[in-house]
Amino acid sequence: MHPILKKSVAVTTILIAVLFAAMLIIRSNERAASEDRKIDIEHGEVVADNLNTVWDIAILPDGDILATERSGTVKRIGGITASFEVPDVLETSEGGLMGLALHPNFSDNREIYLYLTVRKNGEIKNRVERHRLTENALENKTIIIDDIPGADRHNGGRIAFGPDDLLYVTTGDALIPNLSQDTNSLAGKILRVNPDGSPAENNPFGNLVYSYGHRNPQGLAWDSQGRLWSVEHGPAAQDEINLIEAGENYGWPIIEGGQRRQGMRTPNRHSGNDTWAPGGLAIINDTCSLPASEGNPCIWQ
Ligand SMILES: [Ca+2]
Repeated sequence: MHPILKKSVAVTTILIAVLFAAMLIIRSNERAASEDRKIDIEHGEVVADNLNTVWDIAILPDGDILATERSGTVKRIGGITASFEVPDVLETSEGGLMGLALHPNFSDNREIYLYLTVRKNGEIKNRVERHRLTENALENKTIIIDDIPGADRHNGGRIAFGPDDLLYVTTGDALIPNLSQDTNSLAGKILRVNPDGSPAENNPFGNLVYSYGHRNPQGLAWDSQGRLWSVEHGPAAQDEINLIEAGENYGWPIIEGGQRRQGMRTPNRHSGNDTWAPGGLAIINDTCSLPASEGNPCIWQ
């Protein structure tokens, strides 16, 4: 199989694997669920199946799970079972409804954030929306970041609130690698915004961009020191894990993997000639864990 195609398949496999693993890990047994809605992570059990390419999950304060299906549905799983269609989603081979994040004050405002691919004026774009979650609906839709370049592949799509209560967003190069080096483009970046989508104070370029020179990052996580780490897909191998800092250039498409260049950051770790196809990142006890489709998950300290 062609390496790129192989990789695309691997990414899809990973996303499914992430969900499956999450489901196995997260589910409490039915008896426990009925008595106590808290999730029992000690005893894995499948909580939902027949889902369609789940891309991201979030745990609600009551223990229920929200999950995005890439085709355009937010599923609620647990004490309340519900399905919410998200309008305008365009599913492509690596695009569709992807990232999901809860507002840091979700318990009070019920706000959730979604990253999705759409077709706008005949072009593929990505955007971030904010919705209010009720038991029966997603309400008060607001587009907070619009016109992120998109394509059939390389749409990024991970969103997460940091310890600073700012929203971080990964975007892909939209198959136009040079956009990653343009700090005025939203493609191939990690963005940092306020919860309303405006640029965070002290962003390095005075716009939404926090770091640049990324190819297709899809993992975001913070360690115990509050440092941000990200993983991204290399072109066929050379997947990367990077320590992300404001204004830094992570090299794509000028350097990749372990290559070095003045003014550019070389990853803290890369996969060399292997492929991790890292569709996500978690940090637990300062150990990075990323789902890997080929072999065991790559875990190190
Ligand atoms: Ca790089």
